[in-house]
Amino acid sequence: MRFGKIALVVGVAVRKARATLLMFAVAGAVLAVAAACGGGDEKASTPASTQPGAAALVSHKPGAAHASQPKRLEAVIEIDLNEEGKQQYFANPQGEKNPTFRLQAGKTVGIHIHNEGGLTHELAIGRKIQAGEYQEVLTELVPSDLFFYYGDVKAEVEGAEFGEIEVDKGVRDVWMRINIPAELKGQWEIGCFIEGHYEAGMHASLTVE
Ligand SMILES: [Cu+2]
Repeated sequence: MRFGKIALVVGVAVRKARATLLMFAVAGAVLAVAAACGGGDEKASTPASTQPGAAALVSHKPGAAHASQPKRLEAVIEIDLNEEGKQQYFANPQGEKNPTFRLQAGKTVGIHIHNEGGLTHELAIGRKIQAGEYQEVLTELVPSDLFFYYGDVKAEVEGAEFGEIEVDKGVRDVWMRINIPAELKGQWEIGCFIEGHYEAGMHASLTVE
């Protein structure tokens, strides 16, 4: 049971691809079962550090080397979801709050999402904000692949179209692999729409160039 909670700490909010969400839920459940079973009879022969899930519990600094990441990436950007006092923000590995993030169109880019803060946060990418959400959502227009690593095991969702990713505190190994077509170049925004967070500053510019 010690790894059972891990499956619950990553939530993906999906507005369109409900079948995809179901697939993720199933994959997560399988992982949770595998992790829970993995620590059973063979625990004497398996060092704790190599058990599934062990690495997910180990803190690492934003931008630090990580053993697991999606294959076929041409570029990587790191986004930390965080807060300080009453301010909520996205940060780059240099610690800048709500900087302008940049993505190159036509390249397969990995977005490494990690929550180093003490609260649950969301990451949505869109523009034309109205009534607390984006009217144009980049991740609904462009399918992406999602990866969730738990130590040396992972869950992967291919071709997901989704509204936002919700990430609990302490979750550091969520990745999105996306290739944005040239016609979507321009100004976008990354925002967190958990109640009060956007208003508390949790939005940053994203330039697709
Ligand atoms: Cu937030």
